[in-house]
Amino acid sequence: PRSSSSFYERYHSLEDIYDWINRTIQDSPNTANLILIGSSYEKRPLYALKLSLNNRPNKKAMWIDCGIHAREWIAPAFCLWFVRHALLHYGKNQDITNILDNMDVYILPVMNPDGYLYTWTTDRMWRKNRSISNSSICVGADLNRNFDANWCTVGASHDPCSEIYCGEFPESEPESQAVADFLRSHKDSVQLYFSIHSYSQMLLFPYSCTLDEAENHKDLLEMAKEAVEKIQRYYRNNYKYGAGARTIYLAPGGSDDWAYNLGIKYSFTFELQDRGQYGFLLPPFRISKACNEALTAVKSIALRVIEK
Ligand code: ING
Ligand code: ZN
Repeated sequence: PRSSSSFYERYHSLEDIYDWINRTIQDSPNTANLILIGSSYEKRPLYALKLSLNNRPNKKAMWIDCGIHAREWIAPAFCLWFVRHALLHYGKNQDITNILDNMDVYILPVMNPDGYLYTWTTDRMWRKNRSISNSSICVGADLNRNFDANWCTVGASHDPCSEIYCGEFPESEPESQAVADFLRSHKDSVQLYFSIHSYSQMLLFPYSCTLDEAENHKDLLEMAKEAVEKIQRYYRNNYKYGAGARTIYLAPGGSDDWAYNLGIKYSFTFELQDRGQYGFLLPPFRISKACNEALTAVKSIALRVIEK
């Protein structure tokens, strides 16, 4: 049954995730609201959940998107895990209570539903979305190269057959445009942005699109360091942290850099487990620890942002 914890320790089909979203908002009508932020290239709905535990005025907000890349199955699993934790432990766990008392949380469990479905039916290692190009037989753009942050410079490709194809123009893809539109219209409240990926165990922040340092680099570094130290202390697992371009690779057009430039000064990309043993094929028995590690870090950073 959905209420048992084992549901969250398995991977779920797109259809099951849509059912879970429906069920969740029905079961928690006062705290979880459904927001349709747009639709995918193949016209599937892009549903976000808004967790709002009270009606305090001028509340801050946090955004979390999962599953921008289709094959990174642990990412949608984390979004579900986070929602379950919030709804189950609000009023019991001090940290999540403090966070939800001071912040609304927007969660997009599957940013790339067409790609996610494709990894279940046809090609488990698919990364991009499923948009059709008018210049090539190759399908899909890399949504994390499609944002307007040094778009399609070194670290992305104009070739539709590339895994890091940047798309025809910034926000050419309906999935990235929907997220960008939502954040543009909520930028006064959203102060913290997370994009959840796998794998490699890294907590990254701007910039990835240039080797330049972000204006609040020290602040971001400090928050990431504390979060990673908590993972080490509670779960005995190591994560690297730092500016994306210097920690993983130069990658223009990413969502976290774009959100940062929009004015969301606390912006992170989280690469969850593992470090390559299973890679994208992280087995279900690892979901619990992987998600708890990320949860610890997300809560640590959110609490810091609330203090600001
Ligand atoms: N990693 C990210 C990628 O899109 C990244 C790394 C982070 C790029 C932030 C841009 C901005 O390549 C994975 N695993 O997808
Ligand atoms: Zn990714």
